[in-house]
Amino acid sequence: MTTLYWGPHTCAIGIHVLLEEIGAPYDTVKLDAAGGETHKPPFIEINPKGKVPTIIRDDGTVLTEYGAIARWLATTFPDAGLLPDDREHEIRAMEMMDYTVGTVHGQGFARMFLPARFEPNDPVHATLGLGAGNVKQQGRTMVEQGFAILEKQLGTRDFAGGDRFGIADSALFYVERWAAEEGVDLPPQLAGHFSRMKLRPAVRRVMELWGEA
Ligand SMILES: N[C@@H](CCC(=O)N[C@@H](CS)C(=O)NCC(=O)O)C(=O)O
Repeated sequence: MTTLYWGPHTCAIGIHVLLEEIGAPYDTVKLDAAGGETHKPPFIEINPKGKVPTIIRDDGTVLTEYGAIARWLATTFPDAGLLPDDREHEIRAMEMMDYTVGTVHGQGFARMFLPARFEPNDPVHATLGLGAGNVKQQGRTMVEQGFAILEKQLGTRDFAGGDRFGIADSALFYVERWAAEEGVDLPPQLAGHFSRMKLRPAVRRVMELWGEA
């Protein structure tokens, strides 16, 4: 059975949604990611990157990185229809997912949530006022720019790959959720996408499990 390691407020919620959409049995292990538990034993021995989402598969192997996990789930459970049928639609959906995870999350939200990891620590930068506040603001700007790009790419489609939910939508969902928490306005198409996501039974179940229903 697949085991998902997750932590409150993390991007692992998107993978949890995919597991619920698939409907096959799975286990979960909750970690206090914000409190640093992902960097301590026993988890750090499972994933030396110290990050969630992390999954352990039936054969005991560990898989990390959002896009790899999502794609592994989609191809392992093809009946769930988590990849668009049309190849060009699939490629465009992957383009959106990679940008969401790598740039909007990895560059933008990471600066907003963990500014100290991006701050220059030398006194010269400190006296120039280039501290945490600046990094946070820079992150917010990057997130807003990223949403503007995703907004255009989503266009008038209901989901990233067309008219059917897929793995890229799970990634859009977790950054949309962070935007709502952080008071970042979503452009209209993404706001509509977020509303559609919140109506999905799988999303509702996960929100309940995460104590956010
Ligand atoms: N590149 C990773 C990023 C995962 C990531 O940033 N996870 C965050 C939570 S959203 C985490 O575990 N942070 C713990 C830490 O860095 O201390 C992926 O695609 O899965």
